[in-house]
Amino acid sequence: MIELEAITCSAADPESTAQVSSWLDTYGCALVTDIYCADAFDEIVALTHALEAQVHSARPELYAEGSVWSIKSVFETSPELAIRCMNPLLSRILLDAMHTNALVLFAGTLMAKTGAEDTPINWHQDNGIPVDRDLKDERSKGTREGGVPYRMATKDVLDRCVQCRIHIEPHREKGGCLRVAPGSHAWDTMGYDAVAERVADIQQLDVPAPAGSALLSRMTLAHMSPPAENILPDGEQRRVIQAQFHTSDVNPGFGLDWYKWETAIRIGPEGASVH
Ligand SMILES: O=C(O)CCC(=O)C(=O)O
Repeated sequence: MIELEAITCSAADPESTAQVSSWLDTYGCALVTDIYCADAFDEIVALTHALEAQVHSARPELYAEGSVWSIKSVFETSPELAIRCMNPLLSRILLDAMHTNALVLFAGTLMAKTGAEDTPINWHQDNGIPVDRDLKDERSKGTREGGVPYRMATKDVLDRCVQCRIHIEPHREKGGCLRVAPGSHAWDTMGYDAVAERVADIQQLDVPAPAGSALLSRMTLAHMSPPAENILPDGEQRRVIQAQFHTSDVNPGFGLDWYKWETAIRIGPEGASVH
């Protein structure tokens, strides 16, 4: 059994951030706190609200009451948000954990919950990656976001990817915080039913997290998203910005390339940059 505290570190403490790599290898996840100063985090929150307002007028259906809604490709709409979120402190922790000098962003999603009516998302791994064309074979996941081909990646590719969930509000215990199965990242890729069956036999860990912290995880880490059992405090939502990266040296395989976003975002030791 692993306690959340044992895989939590402060970004300001280099001794504990040095352990993030081994936590990701052993448990598949790590929680990092104290990444942003108050002003910098206020700007991230303001940019998130501005992004939502922009999408809200263009795509009101994303805000259907009673469901977990998500806005995909957020960094295409707001590259500035990527730059603010992936500050040098967080970027270096991610690069060190992945033993690389450069990570390339391949997906950015904003997800929120608003209260007890939220629809849960069952146990699964995140194994979809955007690619340059749809081979229409058994790994194809069709197209999303108005024509972006997605594909179930192989385990060796997913092992060269990492995701980073930046918590915009506090993610509270019984407030719809993510639930993970530590160690499950070592499993090969599998469908929803197989994941649900296997997690029944291992530890399940809720990940309540303060606003401004980030949960780093392996793509194959089994996770689920329970509804917020407790009504969130007045007007509060449970927002998270999820950024997914691959190391610059990995390709999707099968003769494919990564999908070319209009805004190419990489992170290096100095933080995120737009190309
Ligand atoms: O933010 C959440 O709770 C949902 C996350 C999730 O299940 C996913 O992104 O795959």
